[in-house]
Amino acid sequence: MFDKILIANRGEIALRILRAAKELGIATVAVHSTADADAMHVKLADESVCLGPPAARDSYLNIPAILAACEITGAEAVHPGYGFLSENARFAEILGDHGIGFIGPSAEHIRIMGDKIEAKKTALRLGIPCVPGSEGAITEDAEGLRVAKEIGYPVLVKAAAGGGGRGMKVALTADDLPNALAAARSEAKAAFGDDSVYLEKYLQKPRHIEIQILGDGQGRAVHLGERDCSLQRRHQKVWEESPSPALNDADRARIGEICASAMRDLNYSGAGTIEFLYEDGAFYFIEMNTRIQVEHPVTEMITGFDLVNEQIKIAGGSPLSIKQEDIVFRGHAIECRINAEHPTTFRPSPGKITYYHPPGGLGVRVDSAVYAGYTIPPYYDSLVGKLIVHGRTRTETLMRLRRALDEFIIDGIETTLPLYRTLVRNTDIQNGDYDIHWLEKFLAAGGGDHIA
Ligand code: MV4
Repeated sequence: MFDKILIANRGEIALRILRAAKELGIATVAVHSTADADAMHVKLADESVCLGPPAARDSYLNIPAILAACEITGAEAVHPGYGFLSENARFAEILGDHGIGFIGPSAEHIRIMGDKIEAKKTALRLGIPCVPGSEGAITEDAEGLRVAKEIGYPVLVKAAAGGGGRGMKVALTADDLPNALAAARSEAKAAFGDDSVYLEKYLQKPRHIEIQILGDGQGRAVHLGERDCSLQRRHQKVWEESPSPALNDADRARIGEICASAMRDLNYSGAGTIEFLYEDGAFYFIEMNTRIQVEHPVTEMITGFDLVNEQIKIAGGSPLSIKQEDIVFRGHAIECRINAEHPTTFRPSPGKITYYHPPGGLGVRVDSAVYAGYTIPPYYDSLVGKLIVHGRTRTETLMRLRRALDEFIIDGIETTLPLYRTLVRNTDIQNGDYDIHWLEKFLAAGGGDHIA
């Protein structure tokens, strides 16, 4: 087990990692930009190192500075959190070259899953059901037209280096496909420096359901159930919950075991999330994330396992401490991401928090690193914190979420709290009756207009 780790991140996830490390008796090194000198993770860490100016490229993405911080402090491993360098295979390799551990999967697995074409080929090989589509990249329009004819329109053109919805173009008919291919290629080239694209059957009303897995790189792997992340706006998850209102126990066990078995075959090490679209009772693999995710607390609340604790132990060489039979799903959990944004325009609203009162009580968890007097900097994402609520049933959880949201006070900045106070009272949401397009349709239809 490590004696000291460096946390190469900021905000709520840096605090989350620090808490897990402390409970394992591991010393913590915080790194920060000059804009985050007053951040809570810096205050609570055993040591801290300033990486440089606010811009991410000069601080949280600054690999030489992070390496230097490891050398100065003697940190034996780095936890990357999510975002920033968390899925940067080269970073994992560089750390390894310097004898420093990376608390995450191997660089090889990060690289495979980062290329969406390779990820799909690997998923198919491992027996994970995928969306019908092209075998590999589409290099000629004629090839695209042939594949699209086979799978049937509408089809979706996706960027191999993309993910998270970036660089996707829908083609409703053969006439649309050449332009869709060209547009996707040029966007991918501009955004990722790689214009490789592939084709998939376009699923029109799916849910987004992701499976949490843990592997120890020693042949063991388990699944920890699903999270339904269908409520999204512009590919930003807004509301995540488990269990999914759309799944029954048989579905859950079936897809969970397929994923756990695949991770054993891959000999995957660390936490990972396998993303599916779910439509008409069928699962379709779209991507795999090789990091801890923002919404991981939803899984922790219904299983009782600390996923960051497990990540650190696995990276330290311990065999997986959890057996599949130890994992029992209890109750229901919902997470709301609270952003420093206007609740209907979503315009960023950084600034000073003048008053902060988080909710409490049974089954209420707030993962946040803010406090009264803290100033949300404009340089990074707008996440203020996550409200995660647990109850014995979905109905109880919704009532508790409604109460917790009404109790939550954050003054001095705009936040998305009012949006959640509307969503938790909405009939479709209360019935679990939503797909990946529901939220944007709701907002486009003026559903948010009366939000205070
Ligand atoms: C799709 C799809 C429909 N059909 N693939 C969006 C981001 C990335 N995770 C993949 N995404 C999608 N892939 C096929 N074949 C629809 C989406 C999609 C989406 C997926 C999950 C959650 C929200 C979404 C919003 C728009 C589109």
